[in-house]
Amino acid sequence: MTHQLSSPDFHGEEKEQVTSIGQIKPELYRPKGDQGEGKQGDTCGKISFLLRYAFNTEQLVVKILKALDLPAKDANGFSDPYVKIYLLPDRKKKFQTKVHRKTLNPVFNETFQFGVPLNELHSRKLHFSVYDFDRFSRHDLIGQVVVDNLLDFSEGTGEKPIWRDIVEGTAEKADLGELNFSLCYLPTAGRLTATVIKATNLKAMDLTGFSDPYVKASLMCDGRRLKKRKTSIKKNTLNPTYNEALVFDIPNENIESVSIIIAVMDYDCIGHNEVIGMCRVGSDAEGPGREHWAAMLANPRKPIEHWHQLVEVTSSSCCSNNSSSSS
Ligand SMILES: [Ca+2]
Ligand SMILES: [Ca+2]
Repeated sequence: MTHQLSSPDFHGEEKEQVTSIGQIKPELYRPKGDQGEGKQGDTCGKISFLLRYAFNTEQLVVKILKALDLPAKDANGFSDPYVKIYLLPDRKKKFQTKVHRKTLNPVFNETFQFGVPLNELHSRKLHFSVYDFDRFSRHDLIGQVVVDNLLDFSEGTGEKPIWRDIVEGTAEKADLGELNFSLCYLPTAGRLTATVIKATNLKAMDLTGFSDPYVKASLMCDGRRLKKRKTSIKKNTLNPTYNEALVFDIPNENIESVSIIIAVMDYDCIGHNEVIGMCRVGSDAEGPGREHWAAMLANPRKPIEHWHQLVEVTSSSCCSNNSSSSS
């Protein structure tokens, strides 16, 4: 007996509808030559921002002003740009602007603050990633800007716009986010508790630049979904905290033949809720999903906590091809 996890339920309900529009070559829509401050070979447009350092509060204050001449990533000849902002080397904490629909010259005017002591400023770098928002497929990276020598800017009043060319970036990996949860199994009671702790850096599914995430856990056996449990919905966030327990009754004799698919979903009041990303734990899961499950079984009655990188919903991530037969 194999454990093919290809439940028609799961797929029918939640499969991402990946469209191929939006993959049109951007150079077809490149706006006419640069004016003014742009350099030759500048193919990704440019961005302007204000930068100052508030000495009293030790905050680096960044105001993203606008971008010009962005390349078109969508078939309609436009993009839906937004900007993610990191203060490297810290990639855990990030900000992002709202999404601006159908434009190559978005005006952002959004201010963000990073707490950073003055004596660390020289070793930090501001990192902007400009993305094209897409509801039904991976967001396209338009390009990136890295700003160093932040100490120099700390002297200024922060009133003069700084312009930088956006350089084509190497595509980052899917960047769907990470999920932290613990698993605890009580063999005698036959009860498995998955405690969803928190998620970080989730993909933005809404034009606000945020998502409305909740976590759905599905107990799977032989490709069929037996039970599902959900957390509450956290509105307008990419870094939700839940601390909610999802409990499944799984008799000890069945524990080896089940797995749990854990999907982070975006709630929408209009239209369908969409999968942001998922992971799977079980004896026949891959990599971290298998290790987490094994650690849970090896430590009965003890919650075992683990971070999981979220992956896209694909048939290969839902189905295990070579599951060893346990019966
Ligand atoms: Ca788009
Ligand atoms: Ca939403």
